[in-house]
Amino acid sequence: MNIIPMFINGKWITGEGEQLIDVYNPSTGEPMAQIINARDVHVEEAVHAARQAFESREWRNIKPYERGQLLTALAAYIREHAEELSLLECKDVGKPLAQAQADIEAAARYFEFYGGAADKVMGDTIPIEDGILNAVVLEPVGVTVHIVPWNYPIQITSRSVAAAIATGNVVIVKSAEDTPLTTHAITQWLADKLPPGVFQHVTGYGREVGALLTSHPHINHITFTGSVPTGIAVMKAAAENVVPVTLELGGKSPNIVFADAPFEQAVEGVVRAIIQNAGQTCSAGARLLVEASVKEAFLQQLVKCFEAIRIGPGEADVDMGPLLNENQYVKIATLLKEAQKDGYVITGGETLQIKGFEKGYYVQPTILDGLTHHHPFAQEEIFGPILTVFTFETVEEAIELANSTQYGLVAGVWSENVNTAHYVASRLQAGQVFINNYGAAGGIQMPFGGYKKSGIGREKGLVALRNYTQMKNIAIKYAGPT
Ligand code: TXE
Repeated sequence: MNIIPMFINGKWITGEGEQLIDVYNPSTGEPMAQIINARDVHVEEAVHAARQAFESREWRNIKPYERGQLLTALAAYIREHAEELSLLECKDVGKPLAQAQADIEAAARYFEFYGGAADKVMGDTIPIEDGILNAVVLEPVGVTVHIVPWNYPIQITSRSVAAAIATGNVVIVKSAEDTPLTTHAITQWLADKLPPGVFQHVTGYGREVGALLTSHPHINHITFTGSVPTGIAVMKAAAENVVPVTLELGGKSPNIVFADAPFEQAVEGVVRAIIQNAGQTCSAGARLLVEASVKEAFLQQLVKCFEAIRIGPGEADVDMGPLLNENQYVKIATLLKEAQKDGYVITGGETLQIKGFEKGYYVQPTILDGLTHHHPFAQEEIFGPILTVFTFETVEEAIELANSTQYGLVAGVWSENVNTAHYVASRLQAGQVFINNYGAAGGIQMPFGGYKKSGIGREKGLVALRNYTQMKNIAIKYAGPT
């Protein structure tokens, strides 16, 4: 089977004599590749090489605009190879081809966006007094570690790696156990274009290799996307070395539909927000809060759309692919059984066997109604195509319900009344609010991150460049003619 090598200190580490981990195709449920479970010596070498590279003249002599050119060249490469990269992402995550194609384009946009920004990251001057020039300089932080999850591997790798390289840092990426393929493809392109140690790709179990990397005393920043418990573990490890973290920890995002919502648009938006990537999206619209007077009509349309969703292997370019792996499948299947037993399911609720793909991890898109908002299904991130429904009578009730979980990543508001929409947006505890849309087509340029337990810091947009710079104040005293 195809072994995905790691890239450490400018060398490919192949799997000979190493512990290997199988990587499955979620659409078929069959193993398709293997990764190496890196050992502590690999992590040591990677961090050491990164530190040396960061301090080397070779890396420092590369001008900001040249780093930018490299990133935009990578964007061009990604676009030229969009077809094969989409297929890789589709095989690795199981997502429908069109969604994988959108992810590849988003990855190209990240490299293009931050490539263009590389020579525009500027400091400042502050007036102090005559005879002093006070400069505020932005410097790279150093060795940055990027722990990437499996739901949007190429997008999440690209968004933080591009910002870190643009600002002159060196990068160690640990891809998720299940999804190494597109990160490996980017690594192959970067391999001979950067000094050894500037970009490295390490693989293996998160609780072993991820933990070794994030607790290493010689790293300078961690960017992590994943679950709340692992985010807390990463933050604790970082605290031991006083290392800053950027955490994106998912959500339980609401779509709030008022009686005066643009109906068709809202139905389409609510469906897409929960079935994209089979609900395995941090910003999935997992809770529908609908004004009581239109609940029945809205649900009728919604159920129709859910029942029309085409499910199958990602490569068949259906509307919804399988779940990622057996863990996710068992978790969702158990939850569906419980929801069936308690009478919450109004459509869906079953696991599926697709002919020819019997070992794939398929489930029906499902709507649950009748839960109290304290129910764990309404509070916890499910990470599957399962929408929970609640009603409200007043604007204040809608806001209270929307804010009633530990998360605060994204929210959707659907109303034609500009006063209602803006008022609600101003009261929502969420890092991004979308009015009469959900997601604004990806929004590379928009700051993204969470309130409450959805995380710390912001990614995307120009603001993310600040994650990878540190500020130095230099005060220069000068004397004029005496
Ligand atoms: O997440 P983990 P898992 C949520 C989602 C999902 C649940 C479990 O609800 O059902 O998390 O998924 C690495 N130190 N999200 O188990 O453990 C791991 O190798 C350092 C939300 O996959 O958070 C992987 O690369 N790293 C989400 C990454 O962390 C560690 C995306 C995420 O794994 C580590 C994914 C450790 N101790 C899951 N342990 C989102 N926000 O989009 C694991 N890892």
